[in-house]
Amino acid sequence: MAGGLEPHLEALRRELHGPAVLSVLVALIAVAITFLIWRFVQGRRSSRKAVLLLGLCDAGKTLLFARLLSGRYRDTQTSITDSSAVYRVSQDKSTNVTLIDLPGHESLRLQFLERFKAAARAIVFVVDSVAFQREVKDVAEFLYQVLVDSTVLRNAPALLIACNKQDVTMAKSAKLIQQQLEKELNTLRVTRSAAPTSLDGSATGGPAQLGKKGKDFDFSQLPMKVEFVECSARGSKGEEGEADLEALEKWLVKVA
Ligand SMILES: Nc1nc2c(ncn2[C@@H]2O[C@H](COP(=O)(O)OP(=O)(O)OP(=O)(O)O)[C@@H](O)[C@H]2O)c(=O)[nH]1
Ligand SMILES: [Mg+2]
Repeated sequence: MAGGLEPHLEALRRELHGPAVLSVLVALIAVAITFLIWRFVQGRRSSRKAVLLLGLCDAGKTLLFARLLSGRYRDTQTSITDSSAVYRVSQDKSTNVTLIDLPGHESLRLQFLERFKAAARAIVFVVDSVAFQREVKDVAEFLYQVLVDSTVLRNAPALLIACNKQDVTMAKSAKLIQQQLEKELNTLRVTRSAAPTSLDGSATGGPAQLGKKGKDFDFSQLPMKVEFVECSARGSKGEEGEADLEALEKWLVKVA
């Protein structure tokens, strides 16, 4: 019986040593490893449920937060701590995210970013489009700090720049805001990388490089998907009317 099998086994052994089988095996292993990595990355991504509302003081984060959750207008005061709530992206879908409104005050914003950044599935960076011209340097500075953060770079949460307060005639357009921010961030990365080991950067070996070296900065060079929308948390009809957040809500459906 064993003697009868021997020639077959020998043939099989020879087959297994052949280059064709070997390449099939290698391909199968490669597919399995890719699949495992993909599952791991997906798992990590779906465990991050937070959508952070970031931006300078007075940008409109808290009003936006209230409007998204209840639809209603409310008077706000400058935030000194975080507030969070579950947000259902649409009526018919059970998908939800945790919206987190963070304070924009200069002395608080980095410490709150530090606390919540690892949980961020997506970031809404709210800009006051009316005060933009005056605040452009500060806006770019904060955005820069967010974008060179190693956790943010690693997780690459989707980023939406929400150009708020579009109900005001003097509001700058999303296009202009994007161009000006790209210009400012370009300047910032040059001045930052030229600076000798900075106090904040020295511990981690310096902040990461923003965008591509040797090329003018633009948002497409970042590891995350960046979009710009115009919105108005107040709405064109004021406190009694509805907010204008359609583009923002559409984006939330996409990232949830
Ligand atoms: N005209 C207009 N005013 C807005 C809009 N969104 C917010 N505001 C007003 O801007 C002011 C600041 O809004 P908040 O939502 O408190 O701003 P914030 O970004 O939460 O500010 P901090 O909590 O200090 O970081 C309030 O008086 C809002 O009513 C908008 O779309 N249009
Ligand atoms: Mg607030």
